[in-house]
Amino acid sequence: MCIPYFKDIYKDLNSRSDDKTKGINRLSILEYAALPGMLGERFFQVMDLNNDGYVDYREFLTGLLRIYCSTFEQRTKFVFEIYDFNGDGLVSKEDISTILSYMPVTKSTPVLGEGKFTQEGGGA
Ligand SMILES: [Ca+2]
Ligand SMILES: [Ca+2]
Repeated sequence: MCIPYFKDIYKDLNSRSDDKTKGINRLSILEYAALPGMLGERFFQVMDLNNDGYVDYREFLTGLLRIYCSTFEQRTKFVFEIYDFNGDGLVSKEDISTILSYMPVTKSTPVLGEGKFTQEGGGA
């Protein structure tokens, strides 16, 4: 299904890596993901399963399959891992504020006050 397409993306990104035998380097992943601030960094860390600073073919495929060819639940888990900054299995207030504190402030994303959920609270 989507694997041949992922293979092409991998080849392209890997060709820019400073160590092609290890895989795609951090910078190329950040450019590819184009996520704001800390989210790009977290995306890389979640993709780099063995934490060697590179995303090899297996890691890349695993990551993309989790995003594009997975159930809603698997996708949710992926996003959860990105937000679980300290990897303790919980997304705490600290995790969120750490990520938000590294968000670049742009004029295109105005914050128009709190949403319904935070105003009324999320229950127990
Ligand atoms: Ca790796
Ligand atoms: Ca956490």
